Amino acid sequence: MDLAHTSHDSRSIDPAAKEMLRIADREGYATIWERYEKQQPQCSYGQLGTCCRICSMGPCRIDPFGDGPSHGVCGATADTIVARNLARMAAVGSSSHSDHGRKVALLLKAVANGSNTDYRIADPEKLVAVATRLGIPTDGREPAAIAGDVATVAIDCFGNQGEEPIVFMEKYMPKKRFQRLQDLEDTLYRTMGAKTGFLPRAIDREAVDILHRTHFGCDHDPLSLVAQSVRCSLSDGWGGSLIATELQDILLGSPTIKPVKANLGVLEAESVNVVVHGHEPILSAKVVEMAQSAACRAAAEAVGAKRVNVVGLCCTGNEVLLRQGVGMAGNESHSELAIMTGAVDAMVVDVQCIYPALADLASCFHTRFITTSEQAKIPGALHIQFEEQEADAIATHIIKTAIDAFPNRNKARVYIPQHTSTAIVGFTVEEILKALGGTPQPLIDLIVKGTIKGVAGIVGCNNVKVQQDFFHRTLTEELIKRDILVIGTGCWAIAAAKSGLMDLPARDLAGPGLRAVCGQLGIPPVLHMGSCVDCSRMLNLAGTLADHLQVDISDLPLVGSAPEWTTEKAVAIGTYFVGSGIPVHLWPLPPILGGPEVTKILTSDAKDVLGGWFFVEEDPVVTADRMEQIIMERRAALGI
Ligand code: XCC
Ligand code: SF4
Repeated sequence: MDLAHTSHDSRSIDPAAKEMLRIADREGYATIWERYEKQQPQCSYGQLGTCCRICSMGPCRIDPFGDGPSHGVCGATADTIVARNLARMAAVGSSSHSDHGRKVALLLKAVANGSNTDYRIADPEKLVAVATRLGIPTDGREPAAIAGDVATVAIDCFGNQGEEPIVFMEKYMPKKRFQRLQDLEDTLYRTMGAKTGFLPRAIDREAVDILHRTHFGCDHDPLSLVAQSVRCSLSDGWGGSLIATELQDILLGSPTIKPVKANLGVLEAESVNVVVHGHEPILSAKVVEMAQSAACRAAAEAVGAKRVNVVGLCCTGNEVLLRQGVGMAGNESHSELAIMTGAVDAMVVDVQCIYPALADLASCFHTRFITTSEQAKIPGALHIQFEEQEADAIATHIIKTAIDAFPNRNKARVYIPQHTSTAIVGFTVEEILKALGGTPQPLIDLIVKGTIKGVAGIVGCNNVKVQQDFFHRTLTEELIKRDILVIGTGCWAIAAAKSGLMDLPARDLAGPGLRAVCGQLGIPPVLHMGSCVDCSRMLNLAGTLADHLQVDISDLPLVGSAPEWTTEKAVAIGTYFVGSGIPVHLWPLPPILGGPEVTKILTSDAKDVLGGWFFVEEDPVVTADRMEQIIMERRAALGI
């Protein structure tokens, strides 16, 4: 157990968090940190991944030190158990992202056929770009007709029953990578007689395949289980998440580069504060939009509030931050702290990454904790079911609920830590290319010259096992110092925004090459590319560079990291990066180390087979060294 956690300063590096944690101690509010301490010592079988409870002859556990049984009741080995558990994590992570994407595809269909009038095609230019990429004719056609066809292709990617790879992947993945994965299937078939596919056939199918093959008495081969985990994860990155990103841009508008504020100081003492938390901007973007309506403004004034102030948390926060310039209250570990300010009138959540503890905590305040999705109900919350076809009315009802709570706010208990940082955000692939003058060539030239050594993509969460934001900030600073451009998403991006690393003066922390580039282009050295589904934007950028140079992604000086990772979605993201040819750093330890064969496949064999692999490292400076080393090796291989 980490005794350091007993002091609040060692729980987070964030100044606002430190202030709030002092209040939590004083008032006796429970937090993730306190509950984590109560969980010590955590189960080492679970940490190593060698616990199986797939059938009712179990649970079985394998002692990795050889002191206990070496097989489960059915004879399963440690590697089988570890690989099955990992595959299930990848399936859940992929499903979460992809199910989000499905809803966006269905909404686009509904908008196209006129059955939903609460949303519209907000970015017809992006619609044409996506359609063109998919090979859908656009000339002289109405946007609604084009949108209908795009939605049909997207929906088919989920439920196609054929053996051919999903269309979005085929059209978006760079040619050399697609070819390599296809060849790999043939090679494995020839050399091992095993039918092992890497190209996803349908998004839903690959997750169901994992559920099937990990049922009692099916696939026990670690290699085949890992291979299917890669295929399923690729169906997320180049399928479900990509569809979510592209279609959200069409329906809600593509993000543009803009300055925003990040940290708890975005809450306003005089306003009705509504925090949107979760992942799906179909809801949160509406809440932001309706908060500006004359009716909501008048209602807020009627209770003596200045205005309705909508702010974000986690990824849905990232979505409205990028598109609507909404202030960012914080990342995952900030969610409880936001409620403790006593200034949140409603926290509105949709799906994913929402602590159930928030309901209890909100009940200590006047805060309305509102769940909106049938897929994420939480005991103690007020449930207002969100329906896309009545989006305007329901979003208005949610805001009115917050306004009604405002008069119950106990002003004596309000404490808003006055910390915010400015962040320049909104670096989509389109915006990056625009800043470069329309082509990736200037970026490639800078990389070839060595002005920028390479690009690191960082993703992921907060994890109570790591001091909040410490790994995110230190690793990012270390990389830019080494002239490595850093891009990323999710709760990492929020950590970077709160730390000031996405503001223009942060270029002074960069090495001389990167600093000069940032000066010329007027950009920060650390680029916010969006929410976790927007990791697809990073894939897309990598693919754009690869296709432009006619190489594979695995040839490029690119490297990934998920420091402070928490969720199964992060497993899927890391795995599709690896499957796309990008080496990925992870911390904390993934639950695989009890399976030596699985560990070897993921940390070593994958390097030759896929060009991407995992490595684990606890120290951010050492991590940066290793990431730089990988970049330099790839540069050398390219002869630059
Ligand atoms: Fe969730 Fe996306 Fe992780 Fe943050 S970073 S804790 S997954 S909100 Ni994706
Ligand atoms: Fe034990 Fe095998 Fe059942 Fe797993 S599947 S719980 S290892 S008997």
